[in-house]
Amino acid sequence: MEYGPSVEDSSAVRDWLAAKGEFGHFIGGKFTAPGAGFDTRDPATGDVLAQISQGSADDVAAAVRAARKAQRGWAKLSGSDRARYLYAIARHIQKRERFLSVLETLDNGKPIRESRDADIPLVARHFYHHAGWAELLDTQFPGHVPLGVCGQIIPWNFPLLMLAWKIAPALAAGNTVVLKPAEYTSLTALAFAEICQEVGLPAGVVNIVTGDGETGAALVSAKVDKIAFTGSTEVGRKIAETLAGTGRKLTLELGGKSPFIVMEDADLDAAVEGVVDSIWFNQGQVCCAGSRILVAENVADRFEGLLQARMEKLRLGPPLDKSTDIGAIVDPVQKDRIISICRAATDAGAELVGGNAAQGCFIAPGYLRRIQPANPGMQQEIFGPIATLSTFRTADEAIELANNTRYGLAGSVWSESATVATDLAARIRAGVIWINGANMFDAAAPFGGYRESGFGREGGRVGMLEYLAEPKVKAVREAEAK
Ligand code: TXE
Repeated sequence: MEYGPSVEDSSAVRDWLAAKGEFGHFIGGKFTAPGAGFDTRDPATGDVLAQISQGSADDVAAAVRAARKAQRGWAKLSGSDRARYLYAIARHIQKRERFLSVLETLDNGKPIRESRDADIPLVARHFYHHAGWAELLDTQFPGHVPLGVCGQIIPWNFPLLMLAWKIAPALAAGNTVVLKPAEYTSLTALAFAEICQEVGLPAGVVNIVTGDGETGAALVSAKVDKIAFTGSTEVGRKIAETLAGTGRKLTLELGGKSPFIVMEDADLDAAVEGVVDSIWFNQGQVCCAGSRILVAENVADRFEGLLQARMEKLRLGPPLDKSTDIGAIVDPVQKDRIISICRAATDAGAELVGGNAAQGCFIAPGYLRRIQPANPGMQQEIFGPIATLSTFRTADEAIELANNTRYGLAGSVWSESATVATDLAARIRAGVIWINGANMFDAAAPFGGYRESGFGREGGRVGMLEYLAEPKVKAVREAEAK
């Protein structure tokens, strides 16, 4: 694949990677010596970017000890002092925006336009927003206390953004953290560790231990006060089983199969752009992607014509090229998973339009049509750039189809009538609903699911409460201390 003239300059990142070569963990404010581990690759080219250490149970325990040691001092700081650190982190992220965008794109395969215009600005915004909560803690949550040490496990689809969603509220509330990034995408978390050093964050407030699911499992079994997990429903279930009866706090943000309902009075051109933002953003590797398009039967042909024409204009290509719309899938394993679900869907009678696999980690955008509600393509999270397209006759039928899922993360409704849209929105069983929009995120808006999409919320005031113990807990602790 040739890189065109509009390719983002990646030399600063490549110099940084060449200078490092291998990475240790970030524990107690310092990087450990690199240990045995694995390669992390650019999924677009297959090139090795760096070596990442595989965290052992001992590494996790050392990180938890460092976090425990730092926690009391961190919680004792005034809210405005903690806020100063969070503001400094946000500012440093803005200053390194280009560097972080390129690093994220190289490690994950997402188009540079998305990491530059969505991921990294949202990361900065998340830290700014939570700096505000640190300042407001005493007045907004009187008597609440931090939980202590939080173990946080994140996925690879929005690596630095998921880190921000986890770390910013935890720190604002006075907790310290041990975070494990996903094995495919550890690099921006390690660059973030450098930012923590640059802003002089007290040692042990943020600890990062890299590794795969075994490292994650070690963190779940460690002496932490909370686990916050974003990832697959299968792993979320295992974590919930491990923590059952331990009294430790848990929040889970898991998979999704979100409905995208287009009513007959919808602005169809806008709805088609909504699909682009919804399922063809980040190669469809988005937990809240509107992956099930449900369209009113009497506008279905017109909508599908517009959809197909738009889909054919999307450019699949090198992620660092600024004109690329669809970049690389994060890893060959995920690519194979997408292909096998699509095959199961077509074996069960669906028809795949587009969606061809190309050499390397690339899959063209596509959608499955003529698909029955029980078809595996309609029920399983594909987590790739492939939507399903089906039709309904009445609003009741739309809702029945929308809620015919084990998930309940998000949903999107397209209609020019506010009454119709809000009525439907209220009947979709999901944590987040967008009207005439999709995949819109804000640090102030709580995000989270129902049913097998997990529980707990991230963002805004409700998200802060997930990192605080209730006042009565404080009273018990004070009584115990006497
Ligand atoms: O997820 P895993 P995978 C869905 C999506 C995707 C599928 C599989 O459908 O195709 O899951 O992806 C860590 N204890 N989502 O296999 O394994 C792991 O190291 C503790 C939706 O990559 O759940 C990584 O850091 N931790 C999702 C994180 O869990 C464990 C985003 C996620 O990896 C662990 C990602 C264990 N036993 C995938 N095993 C979303 N909600 O956005 C693994 N991990």
